[in-house]
Amino acid sequence: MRSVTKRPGDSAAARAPAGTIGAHLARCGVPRRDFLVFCAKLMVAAPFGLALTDRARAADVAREVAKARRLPVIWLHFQDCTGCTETLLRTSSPDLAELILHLISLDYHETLMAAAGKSAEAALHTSMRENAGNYVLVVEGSIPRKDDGIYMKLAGKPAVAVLEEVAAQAAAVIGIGSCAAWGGIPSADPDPTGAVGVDAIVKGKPIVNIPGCPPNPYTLLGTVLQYARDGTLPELDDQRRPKFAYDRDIHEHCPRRAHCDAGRFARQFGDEGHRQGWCLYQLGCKGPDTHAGCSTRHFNEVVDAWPIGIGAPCIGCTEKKLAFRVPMFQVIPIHDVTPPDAYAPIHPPQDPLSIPAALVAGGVAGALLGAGYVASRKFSTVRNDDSVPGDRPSAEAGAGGNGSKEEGDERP
Ligand code: FSX
Ligand code: SF4
Ligand code: F3S
Repeated sequence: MRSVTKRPGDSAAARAPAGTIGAHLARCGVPRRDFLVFCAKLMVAAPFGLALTDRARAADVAREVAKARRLPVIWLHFQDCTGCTETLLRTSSPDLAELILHLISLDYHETLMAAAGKSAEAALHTSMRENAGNYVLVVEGSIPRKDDGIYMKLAGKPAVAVLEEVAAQAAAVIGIGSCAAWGGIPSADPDPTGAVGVDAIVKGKPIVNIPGCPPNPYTLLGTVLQYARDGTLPELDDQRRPKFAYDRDIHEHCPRRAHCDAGRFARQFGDEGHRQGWCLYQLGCKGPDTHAGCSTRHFNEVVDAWPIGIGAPCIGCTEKKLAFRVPMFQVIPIHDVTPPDAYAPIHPPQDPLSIPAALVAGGVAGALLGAGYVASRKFSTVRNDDSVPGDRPSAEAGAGGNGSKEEGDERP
């Protein structure tokens, strides 16, 4: 076990009362630096809308978190791939993964606990008894409801009965991942098990949904830590998602947005537009209709570790109406984009193609020749296409110093 590096007067953790996160961190010798790094990341994940991070500095957030009690958490797995657990533990820094397990008291978690069989069941019931009315139940995976729930059993009981039993004593229930939020992958057509989310089964309890396949772990931690500190949950939207993490859509902060607005679309995987990092809308990107923070809060603390960051279109994994219902590469109609219609004029006359028009025209794309001059200029992907007036894709990208090679170009 590592020793604590103490600096006089800077350790809120060391001064924290027994039973709090601070006291636990001090007892376990968790370095303050790791704790501060975590708090800084929490601030990035929840820049506003979460009472905990409504502070100016990571040290202030650390002080608040240290005061919180270490919440007992029971984590149940149903029909899932364990990706939600993986995302919680696959931080880029092992110290951070270890720290996360110090912040909560994870009393029962099938895939992480050493116990199995009867001793695992005993651990579950001991925690339920000792923490009745005080623990948070985290559910990962969907619940099979068809045919009296016979498609999944734990300790001889249908999953739906286990959920009802454990939720009955919980203070609050969190559905982590899209499977637990509404059914996710297991609920995709033909849905043989009748997969549903937590809120279709559990009634009369505060329920928070944190969809995503997988979701961002900091959304879970921020929610749990706020609840641990003062017993409140963050403000939720109409699908019970914390607004601090789901209030904006991917498209609003997408790094490819400038390409979208300029009408530069990748049209095939591996084509020039794709290699140049252009907008993925024509490849089926659901970002304009998907509420999630992925475009600014990447996974595993690795820059660009998120679908669009690695060149894959967003499949809308946080949206019940999109994920595993609308085919991945199917282009969606655009209902709304921000800014709503067009940028304010700066030097009129402007380019006549409005932003929604650019997107919609991109969708039906090249086929809509009637879109005229602008559309034909923007949607041609044939290099040096002389039939296309104006800038060519390679020329447009070249303005930013792209990799296209012209004759005489010695670049590798
Ligand atoms: Fe997997 Fe979780 Fe997707 Fe589902 O995440 S990442 S299938 S949301 O329940 O384990
Ligand atoms: Fe980004 Fe997708 Fe929007 Fe294009 S359509 S800007 S890739 S979110
Ligand atoms: Fe999911 Fe789209 Fe983010 S697919 S992980 S919401 S970029």
